[in-house]
Amino acid sequence: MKIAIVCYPTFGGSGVVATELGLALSRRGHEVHFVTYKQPVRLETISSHIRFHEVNVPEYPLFHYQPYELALSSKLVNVVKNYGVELLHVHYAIPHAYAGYMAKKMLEEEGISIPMVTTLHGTDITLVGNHPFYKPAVTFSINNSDFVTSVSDSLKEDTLKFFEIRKEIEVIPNFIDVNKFKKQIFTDCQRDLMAHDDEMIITHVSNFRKVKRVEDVVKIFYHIQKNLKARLMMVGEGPQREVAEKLVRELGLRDRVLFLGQSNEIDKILCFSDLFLLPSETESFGLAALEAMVHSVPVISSNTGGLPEVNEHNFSGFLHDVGDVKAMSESAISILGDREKLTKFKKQARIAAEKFDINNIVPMYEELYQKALIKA
Ligand code: GMT
Repeated sequence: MKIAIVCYPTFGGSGVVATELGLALSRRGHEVHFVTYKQPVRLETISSHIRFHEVNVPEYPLFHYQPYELALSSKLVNVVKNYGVELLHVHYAIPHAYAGYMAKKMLEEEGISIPMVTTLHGTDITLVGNHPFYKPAVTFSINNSDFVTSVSDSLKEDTLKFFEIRKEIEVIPNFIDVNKFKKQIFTDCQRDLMAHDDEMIITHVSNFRKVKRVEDVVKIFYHIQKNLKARLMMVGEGPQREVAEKLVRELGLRDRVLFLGQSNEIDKILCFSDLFLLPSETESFGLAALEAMVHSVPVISSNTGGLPEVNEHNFSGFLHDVGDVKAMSESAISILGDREKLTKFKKQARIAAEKFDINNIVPMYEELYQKALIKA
């Protein structure tokens, strides 16, 4: 099959999922064309089955805002015609579903019928898409996609609650390549570079937006380190980083907290981590939690959105109400303070992650593509 994937190329979860999906599809023999404004961070292009098409939006003095959707839909039209692409799969509704629909209509004028699958990822529904400025366009483009998927049951429910949707939404969860992270591949985590033997390593990875509640991460860590020797790794970049840094200074934690910035070495960091913190305000799935779990790192998270579908309470970690720093700290200390319990939770985290193995999930997309092609 020849598939065009439209996504954000940045470190965000939807871009990572789209890239990993495209790579997996290419390994299964499909030809995958990535269409976006920059090469996706995790994309390896040295493959005869992968192509990358950059969307350029030339500057013009009249444009206060660059017309990205226009350039993207034109690029899609050209890619479909030049390479015989059979299906569009757009990740994140804004503005990709809208641009994809325009491309589809332009191609129709030329007698080319191409199905479009839209995958909803989270903030395109819960935070951004729901804003009155975008809502009519988002509703329209979801309803006019040929097939719609969401990454969790919770996101499906939110979509049906916030928008007037006439389309079936199929839940296809995020996934992870379980075999890639077998323990023997990561035999030497170089843990000693980051902490002493008697110190626990606690990690948070995000894009440091408000929704991630990074101040709660610091506060939870504050309680943990009062009870046991520990270090906190803060991984990622974003607008709340300075807020977190200030709190670290005010709480006198500077020597115990490392801000590692945006990293290409997440797997190495997770390899030496003992506990992962994800106290988000909302999280449609929580790919970051799944990535931790596959490395046998238990997760303390909020009990919100799709997180309960990923992190199993009292098995792979613990879930508490958003903002309940006290309960999250107590659960963290209960795991970290008991070696036997920690070992048990580490094993269980890995078991919970295995359900989301790439080999179980990618065929669900392939099946959907087959249905879409028959319909077209
Ligand atoms: O919030 C992020 O970290 C980025 C955002 C995105 O769309 O790039 O992530 C959303 O999609 C991920 C992949 O499907 C999900 O795992 C995240 O839970 C979701 N983020 C939120 O819902 C806040």
